[in-house]
Amino acid sequence: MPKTVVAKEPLFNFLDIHVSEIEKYSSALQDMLFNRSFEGMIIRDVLPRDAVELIVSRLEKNEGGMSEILDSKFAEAIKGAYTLGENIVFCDSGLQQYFNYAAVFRQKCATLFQGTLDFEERMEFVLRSLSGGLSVKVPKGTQGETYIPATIRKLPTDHEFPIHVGNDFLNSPQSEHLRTIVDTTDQLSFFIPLVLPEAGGELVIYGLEWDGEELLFDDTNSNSGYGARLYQQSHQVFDHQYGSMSFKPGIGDMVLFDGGRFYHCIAPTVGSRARMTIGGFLSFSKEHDAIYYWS
Ligand SMILES: O=C(O)CCC(=O)C(=O)O
Ligand SMILES: [Fe+2]
Repeated sequence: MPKTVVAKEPLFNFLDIHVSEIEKYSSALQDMLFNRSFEGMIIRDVLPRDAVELIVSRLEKNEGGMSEILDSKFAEAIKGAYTLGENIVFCDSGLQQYFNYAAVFRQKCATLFQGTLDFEERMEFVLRSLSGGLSVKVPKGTQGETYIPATIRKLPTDHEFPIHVGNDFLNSPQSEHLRTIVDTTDQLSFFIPLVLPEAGGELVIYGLEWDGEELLFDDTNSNSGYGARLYQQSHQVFDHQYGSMSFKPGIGDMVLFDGGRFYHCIAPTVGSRARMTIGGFLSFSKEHDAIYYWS
């Protein structure tokens, strides 16, 4: 039996497994997205420690020139955080720069991981294992452009990802083409910590589902620039009203969770070390014969 993170009446069921046991969870993606038998999982050691150390040192030295595709629109939206590669949630609806950055990212990401393991191959292995052997793809645009498989996200000291929800994206102009190829019932979020701050930076998930209509806080108080609420402002109220659970995956562990349906945030980081993750989203294809992942 899988261990659950909190044994006593947890708000959410999260599996906590090691990557070496992944073959035992061959319907995990179906179970989270459609059967809703659990809400998330932590898969330990998806990226080995020494691989992460090498990748982080390369990023710090800007070896391979990832900074060429640093996206500051995201930085503005969430006050100081930034991504390498454009996150589709924040790009313009024409997707032109998004596709340009995506192609560069895939190349540079291969270089970044060189000598360790290939990031995309690792993603394919994990998602194929968790879906009973389906093929795993990064979507392609109508002209054959590539989507981005993941973005690298950096949260400096005292920064957060405000409270937000994922499925809202599936109604936005940027997702027009994705909507034609993925099952829009739900998307999962995934991320892997590469650097953790001294404290803070936990994933906090609230017991509140998006109702599929108005975003809860599309108002002038939202204060974060993209229809979300800042942690300091709203955590207590949300926790009190809906309950919450926090998760702190280690370096190299992958978190996969139902961030499509459930409001969630990354709590403010504390200490001098910036939090860094690599992550994105995933859904089934419309025909349920493949898994698509992107950021
Ligand atoms: O920590 C991250 O990379 C993003 C967390 C998040 O909001 C998500 O994965 O949906
Ligand atoms: Fe999210």
